[in-house]
Amino acid sequence: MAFPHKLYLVTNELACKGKKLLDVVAAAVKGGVDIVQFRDKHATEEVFTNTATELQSLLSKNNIPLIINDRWQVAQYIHAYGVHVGNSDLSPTAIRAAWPQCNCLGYSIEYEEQLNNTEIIPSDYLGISPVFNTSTKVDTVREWGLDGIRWMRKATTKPLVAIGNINLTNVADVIKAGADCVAVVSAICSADDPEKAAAMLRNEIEKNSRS
Ligand code: TZP
Ligand code: MG
Repeated sequence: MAFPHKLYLVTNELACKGKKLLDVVAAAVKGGVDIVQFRDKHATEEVFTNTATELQSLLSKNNIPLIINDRWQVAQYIHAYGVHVGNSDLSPTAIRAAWPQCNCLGYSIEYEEQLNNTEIIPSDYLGISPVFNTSTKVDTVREWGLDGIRWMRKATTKPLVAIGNINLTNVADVIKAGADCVAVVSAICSADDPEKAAAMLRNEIEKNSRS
């Protein structure tokens, strides 16, 4: 299964350190981010929907897909490209049934047994979560490491998106281990120059990709 995206920005307003989220996203896209996930675990439904709408407007002008974390009904309402869910959310099977037009449904794999769950079959990509421990998300089950990526590569034909403490120093190894796409929060959101940070990551990914 082909996945056309290589550098995936997952948003976190706090990680932007005072910079405006929309400015960071715009700069990241200029630098080479080719898919964006809006993730905010704490925003009210109203604030979440408003920000998601602003992002959808910015990104659609740039032909960049917007994925919404968890809140699939907001994603459907604002005509986002897709949704990303995990173990504690509505299952991919149920989301597909409720929102057949969803273009891209991502699902996080935190432990091996999740791969055997038939409810994940309708997902379009799998997140390897987290590849390396990260202070951005501490409620994790385990750290997959590069061996975990290699294991997942053999265990599934679905596209793999690696996430968790990925930066310029380890992104080449992550790609060489078999990830199709790399997702980052801090490496771009917390950078002084998010455009340059995205460009450098993208360059490193392109240099080490098979396709
Ligand atoms: N899921 C697994 S790790 C993570 C998420 C959302 C956070 C990744 O953030 P960072 O700053 O790129 O380590
Ligand atoms: Mg979730």
